[in-house]
Amino acid sequence: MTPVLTAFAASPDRGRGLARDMRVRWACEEVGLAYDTRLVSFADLKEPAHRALNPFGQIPTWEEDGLALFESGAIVLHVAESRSGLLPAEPTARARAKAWIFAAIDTVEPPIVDLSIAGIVERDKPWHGLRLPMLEERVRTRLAELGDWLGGHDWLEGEFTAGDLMMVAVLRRAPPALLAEQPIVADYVARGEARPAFQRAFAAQRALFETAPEGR
Ligand code: GTB
Repeated sequence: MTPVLTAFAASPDRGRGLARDMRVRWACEEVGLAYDTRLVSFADLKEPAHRALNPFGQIPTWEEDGLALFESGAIVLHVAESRSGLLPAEPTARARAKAWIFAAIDTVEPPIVDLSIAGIVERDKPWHGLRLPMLEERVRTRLAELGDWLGGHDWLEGEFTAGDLMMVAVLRRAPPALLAEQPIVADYVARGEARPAFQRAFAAQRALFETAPEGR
């Protein structure tokens, strides 16, 4: 069975590849795994049929030969483990690559998402201006720490792995102005985005936006 990935029928990111199906698409492209896409509306997400796949009513989900998965990190890890190309064979390097997947999701993504969400839902609240510097500083700290780790290296652990894929996917949601303060990290993101597999994945989700009917 060709695996099936769910994605937004009309993503609020308007084709910028910021929704979390993008990281799964990218992983599939890196390992040469064909997949089908099932597009869902926000209403579909909260229906029992979708909650049976993801209890939290979110995308992405993944169905493959009787396996149903949710959580983008779990799906990327599954894809990376099922084909070669995204995880080193040597056990220590493989464990390090997996650690970076978790670092991306659990240490770097939360402050970036907090800042992003605050800019949407708290913008008109009286405390927003007071809270914003703290939120930005949390992102700045992580970006600086990543820059220190990367130093002059192209990737987190020598060769490109699923850890880099997840980290770059997460960093793409950071405000461009904060990324620009860390040229090493900005260059790292650009290197990830320049990969042919990223470009194919980006084009696939972008095509949905470009072909969406007006006003959808
Ligand atoms: N931890 C889960 C995972 O990694 O899979 C989080 C999944 C998640 O947040 N999914 C979001 C979703 O389904 C879409 S990606 N939201 C609908 C809901 O909760 O009802 C998050 C996202 C949305 C929009 C943008 N954007 O517009 O830029 C970026 C990221």
